[in-house]
Amino acid sequence: MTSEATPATVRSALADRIVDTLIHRIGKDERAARKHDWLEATILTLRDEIIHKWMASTRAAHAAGAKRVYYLSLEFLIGRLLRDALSNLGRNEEVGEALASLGVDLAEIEEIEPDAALGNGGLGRLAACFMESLATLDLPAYGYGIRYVNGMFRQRLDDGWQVELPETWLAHGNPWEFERRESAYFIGFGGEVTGSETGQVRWKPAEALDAIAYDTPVVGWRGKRVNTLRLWSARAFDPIRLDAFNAGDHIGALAGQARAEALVRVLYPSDSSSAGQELRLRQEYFFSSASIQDIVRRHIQYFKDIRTLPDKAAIQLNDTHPAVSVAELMRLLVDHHELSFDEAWDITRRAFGYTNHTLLPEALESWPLPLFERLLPRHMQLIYAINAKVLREARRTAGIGDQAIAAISLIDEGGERRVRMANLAFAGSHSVNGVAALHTELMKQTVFSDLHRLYPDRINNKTNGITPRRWLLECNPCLTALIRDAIGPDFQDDASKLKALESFANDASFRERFGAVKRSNKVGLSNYIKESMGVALDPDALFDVQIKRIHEYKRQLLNIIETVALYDQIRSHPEKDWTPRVKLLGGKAASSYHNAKLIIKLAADVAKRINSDPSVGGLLKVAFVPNYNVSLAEGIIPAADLSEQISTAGMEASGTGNMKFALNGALTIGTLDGANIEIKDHVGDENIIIFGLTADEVAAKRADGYRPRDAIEGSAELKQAVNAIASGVFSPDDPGRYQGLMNGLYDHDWFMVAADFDSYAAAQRSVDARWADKDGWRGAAIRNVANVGWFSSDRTIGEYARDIWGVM
Ligand code: 26R
Repeated sequence: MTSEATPATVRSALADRIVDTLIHRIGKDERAARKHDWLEATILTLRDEIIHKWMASTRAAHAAGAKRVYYLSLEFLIGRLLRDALSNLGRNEEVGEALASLGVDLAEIEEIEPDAALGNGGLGRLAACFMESLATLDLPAYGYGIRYVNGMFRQRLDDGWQVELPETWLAHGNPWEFERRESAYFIGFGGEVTGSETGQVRWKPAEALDAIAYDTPVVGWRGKRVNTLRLWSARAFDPIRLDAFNAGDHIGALAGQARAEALVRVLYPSDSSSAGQELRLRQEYFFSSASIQDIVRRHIQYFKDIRTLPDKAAIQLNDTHPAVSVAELMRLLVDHHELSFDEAWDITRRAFGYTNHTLLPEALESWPLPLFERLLPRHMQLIYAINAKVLREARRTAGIGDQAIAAISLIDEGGERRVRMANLAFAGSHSVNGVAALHTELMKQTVFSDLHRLYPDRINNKTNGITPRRWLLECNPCLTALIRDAIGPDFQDDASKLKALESFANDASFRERFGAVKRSNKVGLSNYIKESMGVALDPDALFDVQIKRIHEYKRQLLNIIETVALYDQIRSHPEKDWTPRVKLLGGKAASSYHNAKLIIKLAADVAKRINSDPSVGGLLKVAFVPNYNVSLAEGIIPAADLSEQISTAGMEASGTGNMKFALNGALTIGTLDGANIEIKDHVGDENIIIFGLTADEVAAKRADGYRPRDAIEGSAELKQAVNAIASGVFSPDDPGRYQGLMNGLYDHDWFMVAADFDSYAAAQRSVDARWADKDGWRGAAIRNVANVGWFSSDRTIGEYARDIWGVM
């Protein structure tokens, strides 16, 4: 191990415990131990301590008869856990010293912990922030999800092309989790329903498997409370068919286990188009059924009477992926607990809340009716019954006609019949929320307008938030220390107290120190990029960053085209005083999303050309950082000066990266979309750079028949850049590579890249001018940090707890 670590003379009791764990649980001595062994021994030792808090939390909730929160999510993008646990327990120094006395560097072993990447992007990361805030606010809560063997794919760039590789995060085992073999639930698929006429309904599934729980502790700030993230794995009911095996069919005899393993094998790496695979529906039902059975079992065990479920359990659906839970709870109440349909429906609606995370039509889940019926015949019956009830209610409501009825129906009748999961979730919940103010308004006006007319009190807003522990205290220790020096430690317990930093924006010496912290973070990132990509960056340049999933609505293309235009300007006017700029991009494209992959390749091609062109004199550098993930975000965000949040207005439900950047002292260049609007309200117009069409203007332009060709023809700079890309200036090996992509701008440009280009380019030049005024820039950056405490997920969870769950 590292030789720099200075061995202490006396070993602490903690160091002894780590060694003891190493010997007895891993089976190695200090000399044989490798980095991974030290990591595991450290985690196991820490986990032993966490367990006591964990059990105490559970006992206290039980003793109080407390209502529990259940957060159902097909994604949890939690990232690494060691630093998080150490920091929240306040044990960083102590553990660091204990390891140092053993010749082990804590930072080094933290770095080899794999990311738990059981999610795609914003929705999954939000679920992880929420889990941490629930524990921090001392609320008894369980997260429920799937223990994917392969989470988010690892992205490699082969000559600029994305290649997806399986991420084997469990290769070294997972020391955080506890397998609960005793918590197994029967999950059925297919088969038939009998007895509908006689009243005694029975579903006899044709296939079955077991759901097995794996529990991971979630430690809140200052270790106040430890909650459980319960992830389900699948096990064959019949792991081996001995008769078949003995008859020589060695593979076929194991088919049941193979089928079970396939179910939890992969996270669908899609965050745009509805993944229309049968396996995806099976995953949704598998984890919904296991979770609802677990919730009902716990309720009966503690409170005996199923009728009190909504008083003791708040179940939140993270988008529609767990929406089949509504039908599953109905099934358990009606078929197993023998409640009347109406009583079951009342209980169900009071128990569930639903959060919508996107209005993109292609992301609104619906399943072909024949598929749904074949896989879940009893649930299909119940959905018809629910639909009948809802539509009868709608008929009695003034102003709801045939068209509205068709929009409210749980069954989409236009074309091939489909089950609409959003309508099921909406009808089956007492609360339906959006994730930023604009998004919630658009929910009311567009996708859910008829359901909103029917249930006008149901839609509410809960603007997203981020945990300031991971996204400030852990990822930016130098800035944290600086803030503590200035305003004391209170902000660590209450992010709204960051407000006290505001006056330091005018303090020249503080600004100086703030600039030094930012610069040291930029040096750190530059070293990483130099080592991993071979690209040298100037830490004194403006670091302009766009990191997020690659999607046309997020408009990485707008950023890249503007970069090309700037490149052109710098070459044509070398005499001007250009601001040195580094353009960093990163993000994964869904494996089937052709244009998104092409955009990555374009970024790589543009980077190659610009970085090797001596005529820009190092004034502009471009890098597409491969394999963007939570851990990389923790390194990049503290080093950013400018945060790109440039989605077409009306299309980004909220965004959460925008909040992380602002909290770390980057200025936002952005559209009036999602939570950008609320960030602007908090930091003030002077401290954010807003450009482009508003959501209303986008809608009006689309309705009027937008002509992107005219916009391109009308902007010399844009036309020049688009034509350069289209004609192969950046792809001499394949000059036609980007022709289609650029033609798309001329012909359709659904995302209004051309319409917003001039406004964006002008905003970027205003950024250059601001950057020249160092004091002004730093003052604005400090005002961002001071004013975004409101975007803490503690505030968001507090609102859910009070308004939706009734637990605060
Ligand atoms: C149906 C399916 C394949 C699917 C669609 C969409 C699967 C996953 C998604 C992900 C969507 C719902 C998502 O991540 N939305 C993001 O949620 C964030 C947290 O609320 C927002 O900040 C972000 O704006 C939004 O895009």
